Amino acid sequence: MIVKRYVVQEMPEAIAKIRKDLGKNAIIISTKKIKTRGFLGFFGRTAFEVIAAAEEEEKKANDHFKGGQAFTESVQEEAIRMKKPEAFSARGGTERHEEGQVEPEKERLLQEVQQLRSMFQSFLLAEPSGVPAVARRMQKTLLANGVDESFALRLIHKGMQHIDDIENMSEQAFREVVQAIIQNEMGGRLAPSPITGDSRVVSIIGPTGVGKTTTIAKLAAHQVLHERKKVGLITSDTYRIAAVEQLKTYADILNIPLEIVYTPDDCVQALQKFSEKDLILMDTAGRNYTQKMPVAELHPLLHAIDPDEIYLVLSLTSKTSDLETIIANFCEIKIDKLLFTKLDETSTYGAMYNLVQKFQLPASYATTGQNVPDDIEVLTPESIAKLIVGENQYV
Ligand SMILES: Nc1nc2c(ncn2[C@@H]2O[C@H](COP(=O)(O)OP(=O)(O)O)[C@@H](O)[C@H]2O)c(=O)[nH]1
Ligand SMILES: [Mg+2]
Repeated sequence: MIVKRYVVQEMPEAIAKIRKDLGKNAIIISTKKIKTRGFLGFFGRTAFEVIAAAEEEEKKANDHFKGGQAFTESVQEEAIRMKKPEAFSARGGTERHEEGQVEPEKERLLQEVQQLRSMFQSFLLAEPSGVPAVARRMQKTLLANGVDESFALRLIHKGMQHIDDIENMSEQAFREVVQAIIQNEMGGRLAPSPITGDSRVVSIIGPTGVGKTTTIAKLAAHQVLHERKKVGLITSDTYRIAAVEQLKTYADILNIPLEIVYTPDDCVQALQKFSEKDLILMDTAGRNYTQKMPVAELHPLLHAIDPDEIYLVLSLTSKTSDLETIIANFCEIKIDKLLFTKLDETSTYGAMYNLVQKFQLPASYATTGQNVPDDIEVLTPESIAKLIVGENQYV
């Protein structure tokens, strides 16, 4: 990390010098108005003191914007990879370390990320005069929408780097730039996807009351009515009598069978009964998955069902920190996709972006109300990006 101090008469002069010395990815840490002393203390003038910093790597890659950006991103990504449970990193990854035993190299990277983060913060928050108003407003929107501070800063930073003339850019135009960046990040490997044609057995898991059963009813209705599939339902939610009745009601309306399972053996038998079905949706009991124990209790049943896909249902009305704890607790279970519910009951959607990025798990559907079967939609990179930048709302 190189840190330099500049004293200049005008800010543009500083920017030009910083770019030349430290490269395009240099960061302004602070700007301060100072008085310079003139001849014998007279004729003092107002000037600016600018402190800027850059990674050494970036300096070497001076003027190679892409190289510099890739470096910053690789550090970020490394940090994210470190935070997420190993089971998610590469299904069956072998790298294991005892809790709290972080490798020195990783520790160094983590520290650097934290440094960069606080530098961005001072850049964007403490010295607003150095940041174009459109970028500041976008940052506020992202934070108000629940996007993690570090992710918001990264998005703004990326957005500003994609633009030559940000001073003359409209708020709407900058929002579209950030939207496009999010859309891109939420695409590819992380692109949301619905139940695919080759998935035959799908298990739905998640905390209490998030809308698992209602969502299964919506999904089943769609598959029966639109996809013309032969659907069977299984539920292991025998915890509450009402839960079985709730799903049975939907099964009756759709005229599809429901099997209730208590043990792994029941699961095997249910699957045999449904051998003719195109799609089997399995409901499970909601438990307090902020604790590890209830997660472990799911194991035997899921093992017996051996689903093609597991969807973890999360309500956007929950606190992001709790959602993170829940996903982390599921590290022993191979979750395939996240499914977000109750978008109609919140005006902050940032958690969708945070969780997909942090845990590198794609989203799938979003549910937007209690009506069965209508209040559900398949998410897309575009629909998520629009929600995140405040272009779209459900409430
Ligand atoms: N507002 C809103 N309510 C929902 C949504 N999905 C489910 N619910 C309601 O949340 C409550 C719990 O749903 P349920 O399917 O029983 O949750 P489960 O315990 O996870 O199976 C019910 O009152 C549902 O009508 C949604 O997308 N929006
Ligand atoms: Mg239920």
